[in-house]
Amino acid sequence: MKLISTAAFIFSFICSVSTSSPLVADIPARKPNIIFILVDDAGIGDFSTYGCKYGVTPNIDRLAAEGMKFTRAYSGSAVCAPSRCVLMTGQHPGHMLRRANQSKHGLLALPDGQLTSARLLQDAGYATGGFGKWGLGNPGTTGAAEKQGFDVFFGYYDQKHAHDFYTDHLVRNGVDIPYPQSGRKTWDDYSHTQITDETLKFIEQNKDRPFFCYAAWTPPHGDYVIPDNAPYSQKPWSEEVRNYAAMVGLIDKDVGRVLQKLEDLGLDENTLVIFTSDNGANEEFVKPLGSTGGLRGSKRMLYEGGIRAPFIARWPGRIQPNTTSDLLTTFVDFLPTAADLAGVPLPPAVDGISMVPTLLGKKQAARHELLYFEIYEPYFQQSVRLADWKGYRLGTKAPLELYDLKTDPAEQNNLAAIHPEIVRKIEGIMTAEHTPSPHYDAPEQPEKVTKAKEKTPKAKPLPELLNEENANPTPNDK
Ligand SMILES: [Ca+2]
Repeated sequence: MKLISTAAFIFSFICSVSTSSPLVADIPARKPNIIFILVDDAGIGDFSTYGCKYGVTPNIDRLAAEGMKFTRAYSGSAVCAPSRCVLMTGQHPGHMLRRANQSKHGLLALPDGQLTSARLLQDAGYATGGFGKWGLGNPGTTGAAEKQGFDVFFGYYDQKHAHDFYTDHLVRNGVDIPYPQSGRKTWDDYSHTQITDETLKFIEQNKDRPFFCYAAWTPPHGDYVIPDNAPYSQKPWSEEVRNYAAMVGLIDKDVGRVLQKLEDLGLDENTLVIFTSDNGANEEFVKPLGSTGGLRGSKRMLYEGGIRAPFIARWPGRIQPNTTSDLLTTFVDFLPTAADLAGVPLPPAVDGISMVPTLLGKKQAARHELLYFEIYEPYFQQSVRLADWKGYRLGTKAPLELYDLKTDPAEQNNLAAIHPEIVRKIEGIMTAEHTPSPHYDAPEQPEKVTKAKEKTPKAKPLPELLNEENANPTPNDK
């Protein structure tokens, strides 16, 4: 993959990608700690601050009450590895290496010399630790986490391994660590227990220097198992659904433990905490729990339900509490934001923008005019968000579906026939942003026209997702 492509240049031109210098005057003398909590496969409808219908997540509510909640945030992609690749490289899915979990050439590991968010922060003097699921290179490959900017990575390197919460081993910096099992499937046997403990230990060990803590926690994905599925044990759902709901509750509890640790260590005001999810909820949880918030589609799809993400940022004393932002953002923005926070120049060949002005309540000059996605599983899809327009297609020469997300957030009314000029514009964007990859074939027409392309029932989006323009934006965020 070319790091600087024509498409990258066009994208940067169209998107007014930030070239401004870091907001040094706005950043405290000591570089702020960054805790990025990335949960796996949780939908925006799983969290009470976004209108969850089946339970409450009080600690994540607290993050929003003490920080800024984003209403138009997107993950990196609609499945795990590509989403994490966007987060780490700052490149969008039409430019980066890992555009599906698998490829024609098997698992693709990040190459030597890849710029990652972790490497950037490590080079800027941060202690860097990752805990949970990596997925961008197995031990021994160039993509292993400890070769991509992490001082320490503990958990799962391989995504399939990450399904196993009662595993007999986890991995630390590429080395297998036995994980003792009592056989009773207790909390001590449950891998997330130790992964959270290691997350907290890393924060404590590095309290006196800037640190980047990447809490890539695996619940509520993987095998849907948990030692105790209270308070949902009596709900009239399948056991998997009860367990999934309880796994969301576990995440919430552990977010609370992180906040308590920061308070105990006196780090609140020097730590940015970001909470988000790597892709939309699995289709299995859409109907019983409303996990995609009533948006169309689910995990693996580039309709909103597959990519719209919860995204909350808390930084006491810096981010105004209880604020909402409708800034269009995806994981592509994390690397430039990290550069800004660390006071280092924005590297070239990055597709994102720094969100720091928005976080600090200042004028956000650099904005995305569009967001681009492509994915190759379960079939090829492209989507573009252009202001309130959403374009979607299943082949590079397939008919474009066009939706107005302002009036139709559930993507029900295809307006392509009455807005041909918008269709042509979005088709041009898709052509420009899609850089061919040797590892994936992008078909001209839909690959599996005989197969139902979507099983997700259509529902009414949650009120929180309907009234974006009525949200409570920060003063300079319009
Ligand atoms: Ca995932």
